[in-house]
Parts: sequence; structure tokens; C-alpha cells
Amino acid sequence: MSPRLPRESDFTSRLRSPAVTARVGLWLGICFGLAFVTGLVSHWSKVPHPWVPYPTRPVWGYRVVQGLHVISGTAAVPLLLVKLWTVYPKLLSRPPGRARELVVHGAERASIAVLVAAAIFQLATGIANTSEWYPWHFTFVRTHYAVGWIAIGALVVHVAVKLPVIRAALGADLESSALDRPTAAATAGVLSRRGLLGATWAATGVAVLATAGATVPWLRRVSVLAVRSGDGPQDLPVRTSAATARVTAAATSAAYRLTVVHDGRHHVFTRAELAAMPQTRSSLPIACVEGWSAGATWRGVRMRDLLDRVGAPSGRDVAVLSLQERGAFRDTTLPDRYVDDPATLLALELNGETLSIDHGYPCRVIAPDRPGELQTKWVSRLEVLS
Ligand SMILES: Nc1nc2c(c(=O)[nH]1)N[C@H]1C(S)=C(S)[C@@H](COP(=O)(O)O)O[C@H]1N2
Ligand SMILES: [Mo]
Repeated sequence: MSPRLPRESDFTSRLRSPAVTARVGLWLGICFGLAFVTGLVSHWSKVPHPWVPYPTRPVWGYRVVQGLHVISGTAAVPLLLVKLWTVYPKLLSRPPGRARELVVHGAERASIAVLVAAAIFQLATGIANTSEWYPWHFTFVRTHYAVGWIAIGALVVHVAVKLPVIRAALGADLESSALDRPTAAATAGVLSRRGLLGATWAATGVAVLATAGATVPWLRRVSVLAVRSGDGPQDLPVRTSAATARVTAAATSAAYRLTVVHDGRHHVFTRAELAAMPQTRSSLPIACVEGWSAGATWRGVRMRDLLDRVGAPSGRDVAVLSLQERGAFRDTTLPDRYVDDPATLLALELNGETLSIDHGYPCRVIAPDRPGELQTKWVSRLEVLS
């Protein structure tokens, strides 16, 4: 007998039923919806001058949004795998013979192909990013954002097309065979539908627990997959060390100066001069796009106080430059609403000690409700923009 491609009718498991698919799909849809909404907010937080300014309060806003984004994306992985397993025999279904039906069939297949490809792309690139693996370099943010729209669009079409089946499946008992393919077995095999769903929820729970500890302090111990365990100098994880950024020599040099440029005039400060200015304390988290975050107490010169010292008016953006010579995070623009916020500091201390070199010694920016990548370390220059 020559081998042949299996047909949809060859698949007989009772587990591959719309009764199962719709239940897993409901949670998968919730995860994708949450990932999409939090992704939009996360994107908004990084646009320099959005139409509606991103707020600086609550100070933990970005922390919660980005944490939920990564957790919902991770939770979607087991759900997507199970869902695809329950439906993949449909790939092998015979296309209908009549032209009109063939067109509808083809259009539906194409929309599902887009949805599946976009979903896998989002989860794969998102997870690679949380593990600091960037095989594609910095187009990640733009691509992940664009494909997010494609995924959510295809998802909306998919749900609309399947709505009758979804409603019938969710409205009926889990064991109902009303919607099953004709060749599906009438009785359960080794694993029951209830068993498969239980295993799926358990896998999803494990995925959540294993990653949520990166944001939720009391979960740290169980979060074996969390990229950041909470340790690091001064009880705060380090994203890029001074050695990696190649700033150690410049940051520890006696020749270090902070230059503040305003109105064409250069004002130069030694670290001792900064330390002699009035010091302010702020409790603000560092929250990385990778999903990890941690609260910390900072002490240093209030950004507004420093700018008052050089006569800069409020309502101005400030360009921040670090000692780092290359890398995507070496410079940022601090929008005026952060500059003028009383909680925004040029921090000299972290958790009661002089800032460690890996956390940005001699000084770093720390602002409320701001993505971690924009909290520039090893600051060398501030320029008040006009
Ligand atoms: N100059 C500079 N500042 C930087 C970075 C960097 O690579 N270079 N990394 C940023 C990122 S991505 C994060 S999440 C925070 C992390 O701060 P921490 O390492 O002190 O926890 O620093 C930010 N500031
Ligand atoms: Mo980050």
C-alpha cells in the first residue's frame, strides 16, 4: 500500500471537538485581547509626543501594564498549542467542489492562515524578547506592534465567522457530540475532554506562575522561568551592566562632570556638587519591557530643582545623554511632563546606598510611570530643548 496523505475523516479522537476548541479558544481570546490592549498602552508610553500625553501617574502604571502584557502572552502559549492541536485535521479537509463555496472556503482558510501565523509570530518574538534574545535587533518593537494589529484584526474576523459554532459549543455540555465530525469516536479514550481541559488550565497556570514572579514580589520564589529573580546589587535587577555598556572607566573617573546645557550656556557639576544640593527621596519602580519590575527607593537631586539652578523654565523637554558610546538606550528625551514632575530625580542613591555602578553611578534618571529603557543610567549631559 502506498502511503497517502491523511484525510480529515481519519481523525477520530473525541477530544478534537468544537466543545473543547471553543472553551480553550475563549481563554485564548481573552489573553490575546489583554495582550493587545496592554500592548497599545505600552506603545503609547514610549511615543515621545502622543496626541494624548501619557500620564505620569499612577507611578506603577507601566509596571502593571507591561507585567500583564508579558503574563497574558505567556499564558497564551499552552492555550494556542492545545487549540491548534484540536483543529489541525481541518487542514486536511477536502475543499468543496462548487465554485461559490470554494471561494468562501478559500477566504476563510486564508484568514485563519493569517491569524495562526500572526499569533505564532507574536508569541515567539515576545518570548524571545523577554529572554533578551534579539535575533532581529531593534525592529522588534515596530514589527511586534504592527503584527499585533494584524493578529487582532484576524482574530475579530475569525470570531465573527465562528460565532454560531462558538455559541452552540459554549451553550452545550462539554460531552455533547452534536458538533463533532462524523468520524469522531462516541466514547472517551485514555484522556477525557474534562481531563484535557484540566491539563490545559494547569499548564496555563504554571506558565503564569513561572513568569509572574518577575513583577509580583511574593511570587519570585516559584517563578523558575522569570527572567529576573529580584537579585542584583542593592536589591534591584540589572538590565545592562556597566561592563557591558563599557562605561566603567568614565563613570568612576575623577574627571566625571555632569553638563547641563540651557540657552547655549554650559553649566558643569561635579558629583560632589550634585550631592551638596537639596536631596529628594522618591519611591519609584523600574519596570522593563521584558516584563520584570521591582520597586525601589531613590534619593538625589529633583530634576526640576537642577533645572531651576541653571535658569531653565518649566514646560521644556530635556535631552538626556549617558556616558555610553553606543547602544539604543544611551540617549533619550525626557518630555516636559516628566521633567517638571516633583517625583522625577537625577538619582545619586538607591535603597539607602550610593548608586552602584551597574545601576547608573554617578547618577541616573528615575521618573514616575516611565518604561525602564527610558530611565537612563550613567548620565553625562542634560540639554534643555527649546
Ligand atoms: N545608559 C543606559 N541606560 C539604561 C540602559 C542602558 O542599556 N544604557 N538600560 C535601560 C533598561 S532597558 C532598563 S530596564 C533600566 C534598568 O535599570 P537597572 O539596570 O538599574 O535595573 O535601565 C535603563 N537605562
Ligand atoms: Mo529594559
